[in-house]
Amino acid sequence: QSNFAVGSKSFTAVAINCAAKAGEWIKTKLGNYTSLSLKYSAQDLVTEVDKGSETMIRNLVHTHFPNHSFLGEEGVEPGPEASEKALHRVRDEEYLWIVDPVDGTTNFVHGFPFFSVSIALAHKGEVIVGVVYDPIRDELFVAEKGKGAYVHGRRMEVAQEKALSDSLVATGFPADPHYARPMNMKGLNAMVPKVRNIRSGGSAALHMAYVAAGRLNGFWEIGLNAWDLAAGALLVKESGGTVTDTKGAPYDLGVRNVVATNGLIHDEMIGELDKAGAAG
Ligand code: 2AM
Ligand code: CA
Ligand code: CA
Ligand code: CA
Repeated sequence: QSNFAVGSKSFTAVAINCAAKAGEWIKTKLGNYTSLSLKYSAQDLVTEVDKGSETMIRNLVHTHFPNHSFLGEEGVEPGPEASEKALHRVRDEEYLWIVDPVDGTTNFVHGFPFFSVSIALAHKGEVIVGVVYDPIRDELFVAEKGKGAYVHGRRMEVAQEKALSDSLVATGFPADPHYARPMNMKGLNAMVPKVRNIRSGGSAALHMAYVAAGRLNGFWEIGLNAWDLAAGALLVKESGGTVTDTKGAPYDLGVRNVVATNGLIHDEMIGELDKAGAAG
């Protein structure tokens, strides 16, 4: 599958351009967004910056690839099953852009400098390009299927620790207060005694990028959506890591409960979550 459309920029170049443009704009809005509203619950936030970033990315994608389909978080009705419904609608599309315009909106709103733009391109359901951009640190994580993953133009490799006891791992707490959060609490209880330490930065996409970069040994989270994970999953795989659901099935766009690791601690991590009844 060629990564080039005739007479046009490469898919990857467009994804990078979108992420960079949106990310730079988001950064200028830090601390001065004007409209904050609740989506599904008091934990589920959206600002005009989420919507503006998504519009900017969608317009730029469609300028280059008018026939491609587009799935963005803010284009979907809020609620726990949003991603599944949306994916069902676009399952037959040949090229599908899957975009989280601001991953880490809660951080953005509170001025906690850890959020990202996540852009993936799937071809017939398989992710072929993944870009995660952190505008605060100006870090651009890029993966192309079969060609590796890069940060600052340098090839990324996952970390080499072989045991949970030597591992720094991350998790997160999505908005759904009734199911995902209690389930993740169980996982946290199980994991804290087993690992070197735990982090919870608040951007699933950036956590996945950090697993790819070897800064984290693993990451798990219950109740995510395709736009949180699609780009990060390719980053991890192309850096030599492993991405599955919490039961060990290989990553696909429908996965909502994710385990992403350096591969070496993968089975141990899944085993602990399973033992604790925390696999979702
Ligand atoms: P967001 O900032 O794009 O909403 C934090 O644990 C992670 O959960 C973030 O990546 C956050 O993405 C995501 N998240 C927040 N609310 C969510 C929801 N209602 N459903 C799924 N994921 C959510
Ligand atoms: Ca959100
Ligand atoms: Ca998100
Ligand atoms: Ca988002």
